[in-house]
Amino acid sequence: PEDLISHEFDDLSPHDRATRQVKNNIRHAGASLLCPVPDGAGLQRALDMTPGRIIEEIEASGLRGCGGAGFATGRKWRFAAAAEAERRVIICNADEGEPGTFKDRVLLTERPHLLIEGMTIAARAVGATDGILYLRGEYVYLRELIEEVLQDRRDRGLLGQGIGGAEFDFDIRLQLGAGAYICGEEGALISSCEGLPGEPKTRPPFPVTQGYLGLPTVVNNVETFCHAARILDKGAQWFFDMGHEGSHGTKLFSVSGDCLNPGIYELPYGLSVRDLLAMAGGEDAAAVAVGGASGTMIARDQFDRTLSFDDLSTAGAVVIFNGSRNILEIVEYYMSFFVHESCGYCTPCRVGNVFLQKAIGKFRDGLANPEDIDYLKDLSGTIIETSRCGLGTTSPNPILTTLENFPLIYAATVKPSKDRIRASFDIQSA
Ligand code: L3W
Ligand code: SF4
Repeated sequence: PEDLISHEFDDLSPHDRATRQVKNNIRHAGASLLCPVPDGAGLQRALDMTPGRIIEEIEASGLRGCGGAGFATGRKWRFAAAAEAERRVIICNADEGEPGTFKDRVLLTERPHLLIEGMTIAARAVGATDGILYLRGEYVYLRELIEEVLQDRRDRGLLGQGIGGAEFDFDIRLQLGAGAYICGEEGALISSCEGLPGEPKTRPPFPVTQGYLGLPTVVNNVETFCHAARILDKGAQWFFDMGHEGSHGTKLFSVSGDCLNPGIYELPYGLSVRDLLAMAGGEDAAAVAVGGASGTMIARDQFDRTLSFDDLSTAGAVVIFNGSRNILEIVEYYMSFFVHESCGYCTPCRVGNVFLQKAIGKFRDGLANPEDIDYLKDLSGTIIETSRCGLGTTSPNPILTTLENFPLIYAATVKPSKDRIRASFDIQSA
């Protein structure tokens, strides 16, 4: 990997910047999104193709959604194109809110034209006229930049009516979120765009058939649209050949925590966590949260696991913890995040996550009993099975993955139960 772009982390104080030696390492091993090649060729190529051919190209590339779930992008576009409707909608999910994720912010800042190009290609493919870029509330400072890019593209005939001289009308409006993590869930995001409270919708129907205002809607992540634009430029085979079976192309990782070189890394799928730690200078890691709060917390003996859809699938957050960190405090912090961000619609998510957080606090304080481990597992299972959206089905992950991968930490903090003390007393007396 080589440094490409030097870009200050503006939300760190000068002191933090100096002490943590953050220089926003933007590194790549593949040459795709972070490679500073001119944008525009992808849309030009798409305009020369039929919509069906564009979808075939995306399908052939193996591109999968980069927002966490990994649904096949070409398939999603095909569903939307096939839905009976007068109008269709393209939404970019730029509500990047997972703790430890900041790669979309870099794309929005460094590659806004590529993103809008990808959205325009998607619109051409599915026959959409309306686009919405849903921007995380905390990224409000990017509003001016993005509005300028949209206007520039309108002025150049790349948005609006008759794009590129073709019979193709499409325009994009920018919509700001208001700081709610749940609005990154596609149903809640659509509700928010409709002027409703940001609550998830029950699926099916999926947005591709009934999304924004009941219209067929494609919702994709920032990175997914950027990849789509590059694929149309360089061809499906180029993307397909990177990565490995089932996980093609490159992926952006937001690397943070206890390492020498935090920043954004673009890597082909299939590298191990150990490879990434070596690049980031995080070799003394004791734990890594792959996927942030809703992902998987792994221990040293699992660092050979791969960053791919069939192993450690993630939207891109990689948070590194060294041995000085208290795993139970991290888990408790992640649970407090979910308690705060639950929309409250489902009782198991609204109430259950509070109970989980309290139970973890007992372990942290050394007040838990051995039975509390079963309680954590049972309640987590109930929340996962009965929640309506991805927040509830992933919120117990910090607990379940640390119970599995750091069992000794839990075992070391439980108080022996009265029965066990009596049994040991009886044995000693005998
Ligand atoms: C048509 C079907 N479409 C699935 C579509 C669906 C969605 C995508 C993935 O997210 C993870 C979790 C969270 N016909 C379909 C279909 N789709 N079946 O495919 O769907 P799904 O259900 O696998 O996942 P999900 O519930 O949408 C769960 C994370 O995603 N998450 C994402 C946040 C992303 C951002 C961002 O991009 N900025 O914030 C939110 O919950 O953590 O890991 O499009 O419609 N039969
Ligand atoms: Fe809301 Fe949680 Fe239910 Fe999702 S699972 S709809 S966040 S209460």
